Amino acid sequence: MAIGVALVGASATALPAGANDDEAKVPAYTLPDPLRFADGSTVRDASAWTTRRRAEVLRLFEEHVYGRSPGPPAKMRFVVVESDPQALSGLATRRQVRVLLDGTEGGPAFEILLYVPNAAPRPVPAFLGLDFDGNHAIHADPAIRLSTAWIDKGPGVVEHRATDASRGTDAAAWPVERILDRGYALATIYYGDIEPDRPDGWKGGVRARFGPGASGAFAADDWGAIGAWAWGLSRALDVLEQDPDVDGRRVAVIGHSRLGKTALWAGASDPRFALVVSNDSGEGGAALARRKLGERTEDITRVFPHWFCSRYRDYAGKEETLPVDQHELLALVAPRPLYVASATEDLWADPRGEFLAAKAAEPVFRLLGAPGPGLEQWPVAERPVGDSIGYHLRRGPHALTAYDWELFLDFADRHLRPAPPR
Ligand code: GTR
Repeated sequence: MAIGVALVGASATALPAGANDDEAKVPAYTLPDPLRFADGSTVRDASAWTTRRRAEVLRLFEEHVYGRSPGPPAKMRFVVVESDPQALSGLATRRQVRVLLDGTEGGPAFEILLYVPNAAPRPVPAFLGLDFDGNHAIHADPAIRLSTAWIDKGPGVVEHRATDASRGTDAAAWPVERILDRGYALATIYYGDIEPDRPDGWKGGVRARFGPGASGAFAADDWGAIGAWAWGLSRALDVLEQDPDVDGRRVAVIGHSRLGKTALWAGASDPRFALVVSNDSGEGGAALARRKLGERTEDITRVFPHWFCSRYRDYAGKEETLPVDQHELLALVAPRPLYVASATEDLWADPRGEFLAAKAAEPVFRLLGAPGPGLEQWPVAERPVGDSIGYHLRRGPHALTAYDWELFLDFADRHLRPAPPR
């Protein structure tokens, strides 16, 4: 997976100089209580959370972390640009859908690649996730349209454009046949279609066309790139809701790393997502900022200044002053099922901090009656735990692997099938 900016590939053995990878150096910290209103009073029941506290927490994340995103665009429409009912040797129906965000052919647009399993009874549940290198990189299927968008770098990418040599280069992260065999549709979009991932990327993305900062004068709480990518996921869900083969009420949103942060923000801000999966999402994703282990707000806002709202920079080096921590982002998913996955060598993402955030989100899930046993201690590697909140720690580096997918599919089987009653 091409992830091409500085500080990339940091691992247990090679964290950038000065980064803490030592549990003993984690400072004492107190997490904000998700079940306490801003005025100090206690959230006593599910209705107090659902009608008032949830909105309060969501607003804090908008104002301090990801920024505010606009609603759906008025004139959006979509066109099926390619389809084949016998794709992948008859295993799936493939559709490639161009989403015209302002309704015009020349306007901002992104392309959804959708595979629907032919053997499964329709409408099927689906996984929806952004991809790093273009839809054509997730599988060698020669009919996948080659992206013409800007791509930072990666196998087969020449002068920031994909070539045929880029086809299938991310296939290890996308076990397409396995997902289809298990009865799920898969939909993906190249994240750079929504906004190119670089500090000036907004000029070529949806933030230049929609929302309050369209002139480039972003307020401290206007959306950043993660907000834009998450908004794109919601627009893709708008489209999937209209697809007769997909059950729009059973769409899981999934993402790895920066796109795991994005999946969490999409799932937190758009309650239509039925299940949320974060893989190795780390700082600004599932990991607790206050632990100050691995990547810090200072690192992320310096190297990726465009990802968050600009106010987030105020917390660089001062994570303890954030009015929220990331367990509250996870709590926004409740009572919908949430899966957090970590990897043993991914210290840059603070795997233990990802687990502890999931654990600290549990009181909200419990208050809302989410079923099943909770999380106990940080489990040893490769022993998946939890019910409403699933968690596993994979052995190995920062990556999305077939092993991770297998556990996400097991989790989805428990929560998305059979179809919830209408
Ligand atoms: C790193 C970044 C992480 C993570 C990762 C990725 O460079 O520091 O927060 O998002 O990129 O997206 O692979």
